[in-house]
Amino acid sequence: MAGNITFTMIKPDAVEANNIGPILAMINKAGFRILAMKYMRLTKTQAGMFYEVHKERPFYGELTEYMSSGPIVAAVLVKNNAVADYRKLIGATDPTKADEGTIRKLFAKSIAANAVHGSDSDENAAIEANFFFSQLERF
Ligand code: IDP
Ligand code: MG
Repeated sequence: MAGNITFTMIKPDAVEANNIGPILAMINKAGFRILAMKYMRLTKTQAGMFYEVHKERPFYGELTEYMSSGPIVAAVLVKNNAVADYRKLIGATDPTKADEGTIRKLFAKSIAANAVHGSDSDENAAIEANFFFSQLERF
């Protein structure tokens, strides 16, 4: 059914700070079920492919360098209205502008090292989930 999955990454800053557990707890508490999950490290080339839409932005080099600087957790999450509800749970891109109680407000270090990724549309959620996971890895 359209609209019920989103894709997330727990980014290198949050992994480094031992915040995988607290972030997954917030995700579950907010009503998301984990459909697929893996702990891995992206190469700079893979990070560049994932963030291809941003390749003309001035921060693209910094972003791909950062996203390949350490391990991440990638996951597909299930919930009604998953994309919008997850964007609400994570908060604004810039943690200084994120609402109180959001994942980025609580855990992000900066606008680049902002703790988590969340898909911005149903179409991109499907593309991003397919980039990381086969059908055999979804439960
Ligand atoms: P989003 O993750 O909230 O959807 P996007 O605009 O899609 O934000 O940007 C993708 C990622 O690029 C952000 O999560 C952040 O890590 C990084 N980023 C966005 N804007 C900046 C910036 O101005 N400087 C450095 N990094 C940025
Ligand atoms: Mg985005």
